[in-house]
Amino acid sequence: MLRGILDSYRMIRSNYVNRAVLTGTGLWTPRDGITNAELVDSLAQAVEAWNSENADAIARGELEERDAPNERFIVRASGVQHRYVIEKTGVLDPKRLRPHLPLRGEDEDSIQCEISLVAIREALKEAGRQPEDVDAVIVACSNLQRAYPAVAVEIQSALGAGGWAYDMNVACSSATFGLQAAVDAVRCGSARCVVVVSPEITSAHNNFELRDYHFIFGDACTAVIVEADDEDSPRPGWQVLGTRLQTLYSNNIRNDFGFMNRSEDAPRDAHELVFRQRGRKVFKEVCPMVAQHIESHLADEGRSAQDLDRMWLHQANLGMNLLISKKVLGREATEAEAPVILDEYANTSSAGSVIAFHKFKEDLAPGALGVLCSFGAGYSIGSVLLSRR
Ligand code: CO8
Repeated sequence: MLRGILDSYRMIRSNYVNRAVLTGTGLWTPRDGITNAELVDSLAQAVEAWNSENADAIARGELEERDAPNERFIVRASGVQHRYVIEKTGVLDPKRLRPHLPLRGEDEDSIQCEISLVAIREALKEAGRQPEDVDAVIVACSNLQRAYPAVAVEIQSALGAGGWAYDMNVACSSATFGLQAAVDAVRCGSARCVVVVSPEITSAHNNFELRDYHFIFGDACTAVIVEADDEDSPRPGWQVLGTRLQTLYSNNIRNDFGFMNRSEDAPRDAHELVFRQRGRKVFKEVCPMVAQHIESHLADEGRSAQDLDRMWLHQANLGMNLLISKKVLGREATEAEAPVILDEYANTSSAGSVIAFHKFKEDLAPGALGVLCSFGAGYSIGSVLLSRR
């Protein structure tokens, strides 16, 4: 009975609402790569120097001695072996531990605009579209390099696209939240060809000074084209069967950097103005939420885990992905079922699940079912169910 009602609802929805199709993806990967060995060597030097500079305060008990990082711990705890960053010498300089990013003038493309254009052009090529076909640009990422004008509006202009553009941020889940916004726009008719782009320069807001955080992130930019389907000649690509978002407030992943910092009366600890987290708590709390989220999303679309051919999961931690995919499938997933890119890219925040989709989608046959799912600060979880045309 319930199944019958659901089927009728789906039929009515697909007849009267525009269908959304993902028609292309693109990826910008920085030229500079850093191995765990290089990163550990640089932080070990920095920690030694910091402990010796602060020896008196440490002896008085005013400061805590910093611990040295360890390469084996990083691989065992996270699965990360390597990451790409926009600028390597600054990150690896023990006296600096952050990238060198030369200031650009107002008449130059911003960094986020420049890297977005690379990813968008690749995505448009796959979609067989031109920049002028785009009528909406959504920049969806963890950190924006300025308050305004919106980076998305700059990209829209540099690309030569029409329509409208805006920036949005839901941390690691930004891309899936952006995809839902894009899908809603094409379904409702407020746009026909939307770009969702995630320029993640995590190295500019990661904390490379502490061993708990220095290894976690890498830089990348992804782009996805979402189009309204053409009734007469259906667009090739991935039909969106449904999207689902979920948020639940938590302070376990936090960054207090913001425009009010300069007006705050009490001084801030510099480590509060970059990424920080209680990683173990995040791991424990988020894994069951994500598995349940995917299961209920599948069930509400009349599908089950047995129908799934692929899970393009957020790429933060290998252990998390193994646990989530096992909970969903009821058995261990093969590498083909839940592809991993975090070993090479580390956590690229919202770009991670889209990189997995970009690199591991071509081998699937028409009719294949996949779920693109991201999760992170907020907490936030987003999933997009996709069927290959
Ligand atoms: N080398 C050696 N030892 C280390 C290192 C290191 N590099 N790092 C930590 N340790 C030590 C710790 O200090 C601790 O020592 P002690 O026992 O003496 O206190 C010990 O190892 C164990 O530490 P943990 O309990 O933290 O170790 P875990 O096994 O939990 O692993 C992880 C840590 C890998 C961080 C793991 O908890 C994890 O991945 N959790 C999930 C985190 C997650 O998915 N977070 C999502 C964040 S991303 C997001 O939402 C978006 C943010 C926006 C982007 C920001 C860009 C900058």
